[in-house]
Amino acid sequence: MMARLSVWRSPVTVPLSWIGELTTGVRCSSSMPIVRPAYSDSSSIIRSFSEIPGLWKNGMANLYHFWKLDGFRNLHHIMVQNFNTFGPIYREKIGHYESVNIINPEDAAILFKAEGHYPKRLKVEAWTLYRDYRNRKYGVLLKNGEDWRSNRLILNKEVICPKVLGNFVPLLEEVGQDFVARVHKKIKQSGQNKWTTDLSQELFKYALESVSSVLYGERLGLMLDYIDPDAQHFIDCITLMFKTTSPMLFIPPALLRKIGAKVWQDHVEAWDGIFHQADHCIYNIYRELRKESGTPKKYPGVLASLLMLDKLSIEDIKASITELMAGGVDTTSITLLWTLYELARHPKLQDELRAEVAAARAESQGDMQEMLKRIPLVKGALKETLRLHPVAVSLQRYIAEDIIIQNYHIPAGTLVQLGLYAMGRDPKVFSRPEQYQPSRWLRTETHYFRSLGFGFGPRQCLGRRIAEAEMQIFLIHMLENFRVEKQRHVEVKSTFELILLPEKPILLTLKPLHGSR
Ligand code: HC9
Repeated sequence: MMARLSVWRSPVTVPLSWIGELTTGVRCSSSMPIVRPAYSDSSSIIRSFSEIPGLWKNGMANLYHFWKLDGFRNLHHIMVQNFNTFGPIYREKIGHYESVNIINPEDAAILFKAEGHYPKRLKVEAWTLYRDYRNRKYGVLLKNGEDWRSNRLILNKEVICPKVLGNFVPLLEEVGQDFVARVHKKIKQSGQNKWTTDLSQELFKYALESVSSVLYGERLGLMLDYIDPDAQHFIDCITLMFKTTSPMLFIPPALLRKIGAKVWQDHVEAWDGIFHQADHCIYNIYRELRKESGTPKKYPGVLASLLMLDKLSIEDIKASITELMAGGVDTTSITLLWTLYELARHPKLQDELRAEVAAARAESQGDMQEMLKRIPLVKGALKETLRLHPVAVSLQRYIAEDIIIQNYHIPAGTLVQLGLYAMGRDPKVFSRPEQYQPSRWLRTETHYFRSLGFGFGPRQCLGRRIAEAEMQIFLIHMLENFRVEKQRHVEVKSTFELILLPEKPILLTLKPLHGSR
């Protein structure tokens, strides 16, 4: 029994070859643990599933309570509170949403070791129901089982494998330069040698331009003054899609659809807008590809590469490309906004990062891919942002085998969630968690199952490498050109709209570093 509890102690960084192959050789496939209380030592008595503390007996009463606490927007705070009340493990049922929640990195290791061959996260029913309703295929985000695995293997090679990252960097660098030029122009227009604004709309456009240029090998032109209204509509639809998803985590969307609820109607409208724009982009590339013959001279983007590879059906490709495009806007832009907010609050740290970037620039003669290898503190800043302001409030898996966590037996098939937001702010996990300290990621202190902003293992975020490169390149360009400041010392909290967002607009001031141009 004890042998099962001693978890695999290798560092969290997964070799990319492993992601590429999805080998599960590192996991020990053990037989079911025997649940037998050990009376010799009271601390090791294995308690049953029904003994896990928490409120899980009356889903409807809990849903009412949750709604009273404005839980639809406060899920992250409620989770922190629950860990305070119940300890490092609790069971919960809200409406029809049942889970076991954990907070410790060591327990996260046990959870992910039990994810099995076909890791499965919470099924977001609103998203699958929309696809069923409109007769559209699931992409790799929503697929499960062998269908997921075979698609994911092919996509890994074109999207997350280090070999293709080199193709993305020049595309992303160009978008970064255009963003900087746009900010310089705005500063000039202001006539005050600075620009004070809520950057979120600009960052949405930066993120969409970036992910589109990687997916389609083409620019949408969102760094210009007049942008395609369809692209703006796409951006608005993503925000609406996320917002309308959260209530449907707790109330079955099929029910809401039957009674004609507004939230379901808005959700359908949002996805319709998203698919309309994605279909349009995909069709353009598809048409161009059929006109051209021979192999292209320059990198043609992820979509064209997948079409030429001819290993996935066109419908499968479309489904996953749409997910990547929709998943790559709010996630990266909000992470960048939080990072700028933290840099504005920490001017000395901002200077340190700027110095690191300047040294990296000098050492690599401006070769961006080389530069990306020389900016550990910038990378630490992004990790630190995702620790305090994670996009996802939790990571979850339906476990493939029985496990024992905190001495409780949890049967196979249970939905187990790691409270990522709560973990990032837990003083038992991170020393002085309230402080923004990118350097904590450089030190030798353990990072074991602590950096999980993009999830873990073969089911982790497929867009991870694109997002990381896009955000690093953005920060490099911003640090080289502007100082970021903020007005007053107001603390901005998060609100839950499926992803975590700033609860109110963040106003930042950008000042040019080197006089006016
Ligand atoms: C939300 O309790 C809270 O880029 C729920 C559990 C849960 C399940 C799935 C998670 C979701 C949470 C947060 C948002 C995630 C989603 C899975 C993918 C999505 C992490 C934690 C990313 C933001 C994707 C979205 C892609 C989509 C728009 C095509």
